[in-house]
Amino acid sequence: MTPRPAPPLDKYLRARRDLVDAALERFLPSPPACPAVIAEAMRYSLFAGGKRLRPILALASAETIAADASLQAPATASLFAAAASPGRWDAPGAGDLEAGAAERLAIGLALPAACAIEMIHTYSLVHDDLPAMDDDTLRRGRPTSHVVYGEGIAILAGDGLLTEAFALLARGPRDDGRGQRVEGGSPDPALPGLPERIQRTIAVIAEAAGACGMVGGQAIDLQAVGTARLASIEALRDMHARKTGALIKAAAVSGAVMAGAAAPVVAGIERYGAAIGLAFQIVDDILDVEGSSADLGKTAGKDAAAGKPTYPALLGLDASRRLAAEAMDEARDTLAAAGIQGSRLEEIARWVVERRR
Ligand code: GRG
Repeated sequence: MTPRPAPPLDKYLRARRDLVDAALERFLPSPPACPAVIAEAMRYSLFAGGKRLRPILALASAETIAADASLQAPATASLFAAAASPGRWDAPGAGDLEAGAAERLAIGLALPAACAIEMIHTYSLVHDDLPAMDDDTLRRGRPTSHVVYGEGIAILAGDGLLTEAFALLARGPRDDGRGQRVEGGSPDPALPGLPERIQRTIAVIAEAAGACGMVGGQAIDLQAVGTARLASIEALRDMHARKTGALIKAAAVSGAVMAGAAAPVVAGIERYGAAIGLAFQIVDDILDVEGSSADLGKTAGKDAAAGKPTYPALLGLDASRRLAAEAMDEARDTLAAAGIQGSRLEEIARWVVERRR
């Protein structure tokens, strides 16, 4: 059979974004199971038009593994061959993805992790915008959660998103036996090693979001505002590797783990994730200088106004752009070294660096 031509990146991103949005809507609790006010506040921030970079990264990583048997752990290869009977594992909407059966299986396996990471990312934005942190009133083009719901509910909406993310991860991808859904029902016994993959994914994501990762990076950031404490590039890099990079890296890794990648491939994807996490942050700093609030959907120029150490502040804009391009090259090289060539992951690295918002 002739392989189907891959759709262009923008079409790919749109299709994955739609799939993630529909899955998030299914995964989030709603009334009467949970009080209407918290259901509404969680949805307000989650469906405010984010790029969905992290969940798309998790899905692209899983699809990359599914597409190439040489990237899979030995037990996985036969699984993709046997279990990917068309339609059986498809998440709702997966039929519109222009993806083969093995890729759709991998998407179904990685979808809960992808959505959990987006929920954790959104919680971090809601809490970051609080008066006690960055004190911002605009996010994803809308008034921030605490402006709309008050600080108490905004804190709880963040807490709810974080906690529900781990409930979702622990439930894992499921098959209800009706050939439609991957979520709900009992784990499929035909998927060897699935409980171990879920457990590992939970650990990867928890470590990235926790005290040594995002929370730790945010703590360093809070202490650094208006001080010269992060005067070196190394210190800045360390802070961002925790605050922003860790979750981006975890997205790429969890997709690979859920799809059953071989250990050296997971290690390569981890290095790739670290490189694009760095590139993402440098570009974020550049956009804070060059972008408008309307384009960015958040208050532009905030870093400089707050006296925050940033890449442009320490290196200047040109050197920052060069550093972002180097990080993108490093991402591509680490993929090649892990035996991954011509995948969506490469295109996503370019998107991260060339994005305008
Ligand atoms: C509150 C524990 C805690 C952590 C907050 C990530 C973070 C830590 C704060 C966000 C502050 C910020 C704007 C950081 C810059 C990088 C970043 C995470 C930008 C927003 O991510 P995008 O561009 O946003 O992927 P969208 O809205 O597209 O999802």
